[in-house]
Amino acid sequence: MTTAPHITPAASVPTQSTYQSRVADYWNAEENPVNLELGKIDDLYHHHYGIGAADDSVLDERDPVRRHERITAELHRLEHAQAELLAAHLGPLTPTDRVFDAGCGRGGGSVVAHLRYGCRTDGVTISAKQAEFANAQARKRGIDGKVRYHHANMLDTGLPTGEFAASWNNESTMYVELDLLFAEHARLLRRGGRYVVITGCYNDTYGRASREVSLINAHYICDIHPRSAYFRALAANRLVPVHVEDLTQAALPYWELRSQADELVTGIEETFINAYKNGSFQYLLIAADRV
Ligand code: SAH
Ligand code: GPP
Ligand code: MG
Repeated sequence: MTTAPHITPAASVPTQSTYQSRVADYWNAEENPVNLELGKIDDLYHHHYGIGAADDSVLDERDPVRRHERITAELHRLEHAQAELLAAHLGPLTPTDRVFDAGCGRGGGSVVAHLRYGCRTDGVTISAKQAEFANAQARKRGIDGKVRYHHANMLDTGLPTGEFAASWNNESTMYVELDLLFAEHARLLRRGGRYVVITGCYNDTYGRASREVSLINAHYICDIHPRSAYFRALAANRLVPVHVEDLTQAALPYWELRSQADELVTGIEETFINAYKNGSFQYLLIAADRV
């Protein structure tokens, strides 16, 4: 358990499998410039990808320092747009509402939701380092009274039943069994509460997981689910889809820009581009009501 001393722990991390320990090791050690340099721009640290049209003119910039800055800012703008799209589907919410950010990373998504709605947020990550980092950021912004992060397992959060008006997973469902995850969301959400997920999933019409999907799994130590698994597990856990959006086309410009972002590339860029283009992989948003 590693949370700031003034913060009530959500739960210890007792149910951690060997796999989950390896996932925690990855996130405790992760310091990719593509995440830290983007986050530094406005102290919104995201661990998800971007959506929307990219301004490719940043690539024509002649001055190398300025070029790097402009590419970094453009990638961050696209990642921020993704976070805002997700947040827009959580509402309407009021400042007294509580929301739950499952697999919260360095905390950017909870800050975005709080700034938009004034709501109280609880973020949960399996990485002690990330929870500490995110709590330090909230203190720095002076919003730590309302935005809190916990080192805990999102399948067993210890957070109070029926207290939450909204909850979400932003690119964090591929680390867990969906039935266990959605059971925890259904427990935390009040009736009529809203659940939102943005995720990469493999496309059932392609068949099984493609080579690219398998490479993405190996790169991040995750296990991408098929699209069908989401709808089956949501239905089994009192979560009824109200909106489904295929963001695959909207996700491509980010990856195409990122693949040319010299110092920021991690090596997975071409794999994402190929996976999206060959139809084996989809970037999906689902919003669902807790009934
Ligand atoms: N949602 C964040 C981070 C996504 S990265 C964002 O959009 O920026 C994936 C996150 O899932 C990491 O923070 C990782 O620690 C978290 N995660 C993976 N398995 C988890 C588990 N079982 N419980 C809690 N968090 C988990
Ligand atoms: C994003 O994090 C990646 C994941 C959470 C796992 C896989 C997601 C899929 C949609 C399959 P990141 O921002 O840390 O990744 P990167 O370092 O590549 O930017
Ligand atoms: Mg990233």
